[in-house]
Formats: sequence, C-alpha cells, structure tokens
Amino acid sequence: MTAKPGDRVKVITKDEIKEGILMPNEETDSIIIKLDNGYNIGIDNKKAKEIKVIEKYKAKETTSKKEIKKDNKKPTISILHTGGTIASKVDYESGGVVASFSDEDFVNMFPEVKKIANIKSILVSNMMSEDMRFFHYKKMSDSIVKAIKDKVDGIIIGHGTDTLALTAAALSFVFENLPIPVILVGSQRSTDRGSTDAGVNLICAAEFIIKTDFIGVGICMHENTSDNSCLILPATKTKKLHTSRRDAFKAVNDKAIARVNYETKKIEFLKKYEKKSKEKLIIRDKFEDKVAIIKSYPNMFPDLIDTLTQKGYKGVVLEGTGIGLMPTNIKENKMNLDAIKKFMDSGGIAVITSNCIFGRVHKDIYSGTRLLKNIGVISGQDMLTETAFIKLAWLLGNFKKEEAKELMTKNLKGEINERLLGDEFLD
Ligand code: DAS
Repeated sequence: MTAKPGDRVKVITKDEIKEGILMPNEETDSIIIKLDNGYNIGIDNKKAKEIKVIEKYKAKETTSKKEIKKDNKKPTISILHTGGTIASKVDYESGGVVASFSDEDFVNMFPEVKKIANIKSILVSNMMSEDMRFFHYKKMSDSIVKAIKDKVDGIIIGHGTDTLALTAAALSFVFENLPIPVILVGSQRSTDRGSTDAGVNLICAAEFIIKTDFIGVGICMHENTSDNSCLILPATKTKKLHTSRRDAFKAVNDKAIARVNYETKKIEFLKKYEKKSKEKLIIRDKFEDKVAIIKSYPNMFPDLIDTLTQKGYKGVVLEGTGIGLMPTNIKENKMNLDAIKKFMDSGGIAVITSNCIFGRVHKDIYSGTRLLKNIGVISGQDMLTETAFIKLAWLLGNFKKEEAKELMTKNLKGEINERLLGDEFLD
C-alpha cells in the first residue's frame, strides 16, 4: 500500500527504523516524517529500504459551522486570530501549517477554554508576525472596537511571537481607557507538537480575564520552561529574548504584572495595574510610515541616516551603545554626527536608546551623550528600542511634531519608568 501524507508509517533503512507521520515534501530526495515528539526528520530516499503504512490518515470530519451554544452564566471572550503558530496545526494533506479559526475548530483544539468562557472566534488575518505592517494594527484595533461594542468581557489576540511585543505596545498606545482586558498570546511550539505551549498560554490568559479587574493590554506567555505558570507581561516593556524557549518573553526594566498558576488557576498580582476608568474610550489608530530604527555598529558610515533624510523620513530611533552613545566622537566619525544633525534639520525627530536592552540611557554622563543631546536627540530613557519605534510612529501619526517630541519624553503607557527599582534583570 503506497504511503500518503498523513499516514502513520515506519521507514526502514539498513541501520534503523523510524516511525512517524509522513509529511508531504516537494524535495524528492528525502522522506520527511514527523516524530511523536513533534520534530520533523528527513531520511535520504536512497537509504530507505521500505516505507510501511501503519495507519492510514483519516481526514478530520469537517467541523460543522454550527454556532456553539452560548452559556449565559459564563463570560464571553473574543479570540482574534492573526496567525502565527498559536492557532495552527499541520494539515497533512496540504503539508502546510494551516490556521484553524472557526469557533468549533478552535474550541476543539483547546476544549479547556470552553469550560472557562463562551468563545467568539474571529479571523483578523492569517499571517506570520514577521510580516506585520501598521495597517494590520488598524485591522486589529477595528476588531477590538467591534468586540467592545459586542460587550464581550475580554479579548485574547492569537499572534505570532516574533513581533508580538511590538503589536502589544502599538495597541497599548492606540487605546486610552480601554474598558476590558486585551491579552496577546503566542506559542513557541505549534499546536500539533507534544511540547506546544499554546494551550497553557491560552487557558492562563482566559483565566486571568475572567478572574481579575485588570484592563488594558497585556501579554500572556510561559513563566518558565515547565507548564506550571504563565506571566502576564507589560505591553510596552516586554521582549522576546530567545528564539525557541517557551519562556522566551521577559519584562524588561519592569516587572511582570501577574502570575497565573496553571495547576491551581490562582492569580497573583506582582505589581500595581491599570483598573477600569469611567472615562470615555479614546482611539488614536494612525501610525506614521516614515519612521525607522538604525542600530549603531563599529565602522558606521552616515549612509543609512542620509538615506532617511533623502527619503523624507520623519523619525528615527538610534539604538546606540551603552548609556546611549553613537559613533560620533572621533574626527573620523564626525560625519555621523553631521548626518544626524542634517536629518533633524530636515524636520526629523531622533531618539536614542541602548543596545543593552536592560537599564537606561543618560544624556549627561559622557561627552558623547552630551554631543547628541546638544543637537536635540531625545533621550529614550529606559524604553525598549522597539517600543520607542512604535511610540514615535504612533505619536507622529496622531500628533503634531512639537507635541510628539514632548510626549516622547513622557510616560504614557508604562513604557518609561522614571526610576528603576534596580532589580529588573534576567535573574
Ligand atoms: N514566524 C513566527 C511568528 O509568526 C511563528 C511564531 O512564533 O508564532 O512570529
């Protein structure tokens, strides 16, 4: 019997037998099978003596589109899908990682969520988050506004992990006086792998929404590599610090807002948090496209900065070194300082942050920082580079330049901590 994608097979080579699910594979020179631990392995066709079908693939019966009956005794959570691995599974027929978005599919993937709340599953986009553009933030904020009008008790946004923290920051700036929690959730491991973190992250986010009076934007991801707890992390002070660990997301220059114990479903707040306000919801959902990030590096030439000037860019975040230095001090590097000055003379706003990630930039400690301050570069204080970029684009999208410059120095959504407690670091 010929093996087809999705079948459970045994691949027999002269040295070993490998068992798993046969994956479709364009390359004809290898056989790809997905092992039970979720990893895919390739076996050279030439080495395979036989492929034995253990069990034929049974396509899942297409889920009915019937509405899931709403339980009026339960809160309702809207789950907005944007893609990434959180709401996806491997479709063995197509071979792709496909998104599965209907309420029914979603609840079938994470049945535990149904016990917590009614789920309204909404497809916003189906994309990997490295491709996010500002118009995607608008789509998400429009979906949030609609969910608020539908009077849901909270929103979970399923999102790819790579730029999840930037989207969280963006949505945090867009909404003032959000009346409900909006929790972004990602997954480092796809849902078809035994080690997936998707379910635990989702359940913890849902438990947090229904059990607390937190409002505003937050992130819910694993606290450590085990499955026993998740952290609710601050929307403007979180960074993905590891490519694959399930606890990759850490608060930077800040603390996690809360811990959700997955076993006991208990919630422990770790710091003060935003509560519901009676003020009217304000939405400012524009972003200026012509804003960039330039990372400083040894032997830097002014070409990148000059290009921003020529292209009429309105803002740049300069990710400098240490406490906020750029290669501008020796005579060979004066060209960089001149380029920054030229950019600003053309009307651009420049903000300096640090490549150290933790800590804060200081504009007066070294002559180099004073050089930048004296030409009008704005201190990013302890802001993450990515958050400073999102904030600058959002300010320039919604405010006049002078007001944008002023607000860049003010703490609006927890993105600036005037005084670090000193213990915010990785340990
Ligand atoms: N490509 C990654 C992304 O969409 C997949 C993931 O981590 O969810 O951010």
